[in-house]
Amino acid sequence: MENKIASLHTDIDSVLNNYDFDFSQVEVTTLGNGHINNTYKLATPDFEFVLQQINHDIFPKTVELSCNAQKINLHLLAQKNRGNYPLRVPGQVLTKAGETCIKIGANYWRLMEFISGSYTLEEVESTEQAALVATAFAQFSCALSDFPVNDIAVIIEDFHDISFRMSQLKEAVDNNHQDRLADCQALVNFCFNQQDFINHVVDISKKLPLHVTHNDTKINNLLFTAGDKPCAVIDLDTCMPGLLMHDFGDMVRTCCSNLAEDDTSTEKMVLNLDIFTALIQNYQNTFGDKMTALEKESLIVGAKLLPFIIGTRFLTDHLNGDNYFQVSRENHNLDRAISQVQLYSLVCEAEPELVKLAQ
Ligand code: GN1
Ligand code: MG
Repeated sequence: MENKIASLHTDIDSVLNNYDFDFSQVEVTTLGNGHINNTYKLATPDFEFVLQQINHDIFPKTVELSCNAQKINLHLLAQKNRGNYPLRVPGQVLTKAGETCIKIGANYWRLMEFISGSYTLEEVESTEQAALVATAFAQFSCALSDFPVNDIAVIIEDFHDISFRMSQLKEAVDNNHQDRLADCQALVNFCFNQQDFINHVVDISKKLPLHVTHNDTKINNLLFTAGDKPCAVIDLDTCMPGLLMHDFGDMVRTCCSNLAEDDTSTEKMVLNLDIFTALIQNYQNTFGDKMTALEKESLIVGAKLLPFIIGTRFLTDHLNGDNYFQVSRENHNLDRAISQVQLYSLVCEAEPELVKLAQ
């Protein structure tokens, strides 16, 4: 463990040598709850930064990833200067050579601005807060609505493609490398029995316009400042061409359940319909006529899809031996899968009510 920490500090020192700041007195602490990249806060007597080690196995297009973020940040800043974007835009800090990221050994790193006094939240505590969350993510997408979608690189192919995710689950089940199938066969069967829903998703997806979407709009990818007011959208790693229903669905996934993503007391899970109402109404209102009628209708599909698709991804990773999402206990991915599939079931049950609340 000590060796690991020492080598991490050596790596961080090598990374920081590439930036034009005085890091002689830097304090490094871990930041956030991401499942993939490692993120640190750096504090010197004069500056605060975020340093991120990008997981190159999962993000092989690392340079494209940080170039995408750079293009998006510049566009958001231009929109902000025109009075069209009220949130802050935490920038990526360029290396001395003018690059958006730096490779040290086998790893890629990038340095970003830290918004002083900002913090993340893991759960929504009130409908007012949910309204602010939906408004912030909608402002982000609206400000990018005139961004040419094809100027953004596809960072992970088929990221929210349900057919692709089901084929990955099928492969994991067929291989059963870790011999874990018997313990989750019922859950696997449940997922494969959702074919009608999957067909509907495939069908509607073909008819929806592409936007630059965030693709990971969970609550903890917003920064808040005093009074729990959102001040910035963060974690632009998965910004790619996508559908608005994906972004809306991930907000529902992380705001409307009373339980955390990996909570094992699933029998106690309930959907908070007041929070759902605040999310959908503020998301739609912020878009106004920038959202089509079919896109509005698709938001409920997204609310079912995101818990389902992320549930199947956790289940696939459990069967494959936890190679993708970081885990911190035995069956962590299975617990996450059970919870997300339960959430999917609750959203399906509540659908007639949700449709009314969206009006
Ligand atoms: C991963 O690492 P993090 O927490 O930002 C995942 C998302 C999932 C999320 C589940 C690239 O995001 O798709 O929704 O975990 N990111 C990637 O909490 O797969
Ligand atoms: Mg992310």
